[in-house]
Amino acid sequence: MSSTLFSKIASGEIPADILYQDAEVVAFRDVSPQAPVHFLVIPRQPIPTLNAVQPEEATLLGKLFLVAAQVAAQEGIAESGYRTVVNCNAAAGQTVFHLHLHVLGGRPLNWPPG
Ligand code: DGP
Repeated sequence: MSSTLFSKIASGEIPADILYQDAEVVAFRDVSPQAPVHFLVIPRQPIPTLNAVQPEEATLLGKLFLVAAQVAAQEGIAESGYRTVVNCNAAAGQTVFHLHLHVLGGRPLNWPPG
């Protein structure tokens, strides 16, 4: 299994502000927050991009969203609202090639995004 920056966060090798973790999924605060609340939800398994997700990983993908909603509630932004984003590849600005769901909230978010 390849070791990505986010695998190292998931294993504890690189420190992060962990908000949730279990055997499959980890959520932690983004080091460069774009909103008052900005955290990432990742699978421990280092899937590089959304393009690489396999049909048998559909449950894992769904779990990323369930954890996103749970941590959003924990962070107090469930009722006011929040945005989930998956950047896929260069044109979307993906910089870390380990699948991650951004969750942003705590301020009004413009649409369409840049
Ligand atoms: P993306 O552009 O979608 O690949 O977003 C990657 C995000 O990862 C970006 O918002 C910053 C965040 N990030 C990068 N390196 C680290 C790190 O070492 N720790 C934490 N907590 N977040 C990181």
